[in-house]
Amino acid sequence: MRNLLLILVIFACICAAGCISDPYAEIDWPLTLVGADGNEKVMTVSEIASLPSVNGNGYAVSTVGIKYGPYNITGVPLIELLNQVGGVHEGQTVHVSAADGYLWVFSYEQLLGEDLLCLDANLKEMKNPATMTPILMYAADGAPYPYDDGGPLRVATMTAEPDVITEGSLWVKWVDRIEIHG
Ligand SMILES: Nc1nc2c(c(=O)[nH]1)N[C@H]1C(S)=C(S)[C@@H](COP(=O)(O)O)O[C@H]1N2
Ligand SMILES: [Mo]
Repeated sequence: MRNLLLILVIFACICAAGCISDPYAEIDWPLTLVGADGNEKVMTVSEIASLPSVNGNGYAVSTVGIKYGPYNITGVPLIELLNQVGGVHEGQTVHVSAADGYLWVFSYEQLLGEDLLCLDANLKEMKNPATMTPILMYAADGAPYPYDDGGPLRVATMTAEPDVITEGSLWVKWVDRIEIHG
């Protein structure tokens, strides 16, 4: 009897730990990835959060000059994520869209961190561009990215260096579909 109780307690602890360690398990937000061949793969936020992640600086400015950040952001590089549906190659484009109809198209070079605008603290274009990585962000400052800010999944331009400001229009909010074209 005592052993049974002990087993039950241990089991309950394992369950509780499992729930606490995955804050994404409850988020109902399917993301559809579409490969160049048209094949689709649907992923949950929890599955995305279990892929190898990167962490760095996130700081953006909107077209009207409002800055948001700096944040410490976590996510999966878009170029890595798209390996789930066959990968992206030179000459192809990546269409990222959201539930509200917003769409942003990235070139292959941009996914590698090239041809992206970066600004200094005075919003002047930087002469020596920072190291930039477009990611699918699911956490900011160590917590799941909130819906009101464009979560649970938002594109962000992550920079290795701090205090680099990137273009807000690329930071697609509420991402629910990513397609490879070409
Ligand atoms: N889904 C979605 N994402 C979006 C937009 C939008 O209208 N819909 N606007 C973009 C533009 S133009 C900017 S400047 C930023 C604004 O971010 P904010 O709403 O967090 O200030 O989000 C970008 N991402
Ligand atoms: Mo904008």
